[in-house]
Amino acid sequence: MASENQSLVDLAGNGDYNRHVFYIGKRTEPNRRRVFVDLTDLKQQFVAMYPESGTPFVCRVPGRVNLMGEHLDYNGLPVLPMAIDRAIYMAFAPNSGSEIRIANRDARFSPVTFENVTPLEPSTGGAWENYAKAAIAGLNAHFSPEKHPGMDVLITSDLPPAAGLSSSSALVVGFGMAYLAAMGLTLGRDITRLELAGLLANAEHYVGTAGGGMDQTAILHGTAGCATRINFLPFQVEQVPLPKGVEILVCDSLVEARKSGGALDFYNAGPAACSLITALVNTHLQQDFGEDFAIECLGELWYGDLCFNRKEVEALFASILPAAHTTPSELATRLNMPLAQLKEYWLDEIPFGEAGLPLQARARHVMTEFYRVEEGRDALLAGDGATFGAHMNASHQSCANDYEISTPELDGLCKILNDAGSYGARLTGAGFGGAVVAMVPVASKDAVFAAVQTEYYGGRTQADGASPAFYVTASAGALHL
Ligand code: NG1
Repeated sequence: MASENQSLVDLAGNGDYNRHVFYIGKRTEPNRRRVFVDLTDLKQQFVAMYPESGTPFVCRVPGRVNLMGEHLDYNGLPVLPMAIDRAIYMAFAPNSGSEIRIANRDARFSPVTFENVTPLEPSTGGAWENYAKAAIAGLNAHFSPEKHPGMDVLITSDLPPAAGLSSSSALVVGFGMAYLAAMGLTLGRDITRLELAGLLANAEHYVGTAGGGMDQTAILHGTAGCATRINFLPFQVEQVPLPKGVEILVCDSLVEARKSGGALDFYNAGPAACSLITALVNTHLQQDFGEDFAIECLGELWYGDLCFNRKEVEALFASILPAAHTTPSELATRLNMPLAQLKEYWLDEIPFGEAGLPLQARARHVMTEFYRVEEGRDALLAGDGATFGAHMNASHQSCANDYEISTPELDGLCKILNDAGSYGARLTGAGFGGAVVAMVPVASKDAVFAAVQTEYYGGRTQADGASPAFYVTASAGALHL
């Protein structure tokens, strides 16, 4: 199999992928977690587990942390994440049958075998094999291979699951890359990274989330030293160098946001609310212009035919959402739709109280967060960590108050990080738990880490001696090693 990106041997300035054992993180720094990934050992375990498959290939698939732009991707609006120097490592090889056999060194994920057939039915109860099934079903639908090949997989990882670092999309991308190879196809030749990202973003809906394409795109397009600005309308990426003199700290709140479990409904309430606002926009534009623009997402207000500016979008939102809350009966009247249909389309997914649905605040978040991404990008390009940090703080407030996806733990972490000298801090990812990300001036690096270690974690570390807070570096995207 042709290995892509063979020249990319140094991800974070510390690792060397030509060696079989390498380090991620500098060994001298206690707050940059030391990780030893022994690929020889992984391969040996693979051979012992699947003796008939022979020596496996290995790919490294990083997690991502989102620096700015939460819950924008499914609205078609730009986001600013970066791939990180924590990853899953997937050893894989095609087998002679059509069985998919997957195993994980993490005992929380039991080995699973399933037949590669179409249609591929999802397993119940948030099962982890659904991430493999999602990628395989998506690629089968795209390439329609004559024979559905089988493959064997063994995974190891230093990416914490359910911590807002996209471990689930890393799995989907890893299974996608492995399965492409099992089909005899090459990333970069038979499908571009951008095409694969788009395909896998849709494929991941198989697990029940209605997410956008941020995670898969960031994971496939990461570049050392850069944040990746992802534009969706049209779909393209831009690498934005991070300023000198800043560090990125990730702090796991230790509240799990497991999207294959309970957080799924909370997550899907966001896309549902935005789809409802989009329906209100369409009705309004039809009345105003006598034309059916039929926009599919809020991003089309700025991009595409409409090309509204900030003032125009503000005015539009003010007229369709004049009050903080909108009642179901108002919505039914305005959309000219029976209440039962409204319920079936949207209301079942969006939690709301007696006052009605807080759509004004949701729309405000989408609009203001979009401008924070654009202004944040400019701040990064200007090398201005302090301004970027101020946008991070505003983003956290908007996520907490307008999108209501924060938790007391995430709020508490942000406060500790800022009080100790960060430029700014915000929840990252879907919310409802997971992690906080902070931009920290190098001079305050140790003080900030010490503050969070003492004040949030009470000095405790995890079973392996590492802290749940760790500095990360922007790393290269997924690649075959
Ligand atoms: P995470 O943090 O991986 O749960 C989710 C969505 C993203 C995006 C963010 C919020 C998936 C796979 N990921 O990310 O697309 O919407 O929430 O910004 O659904």
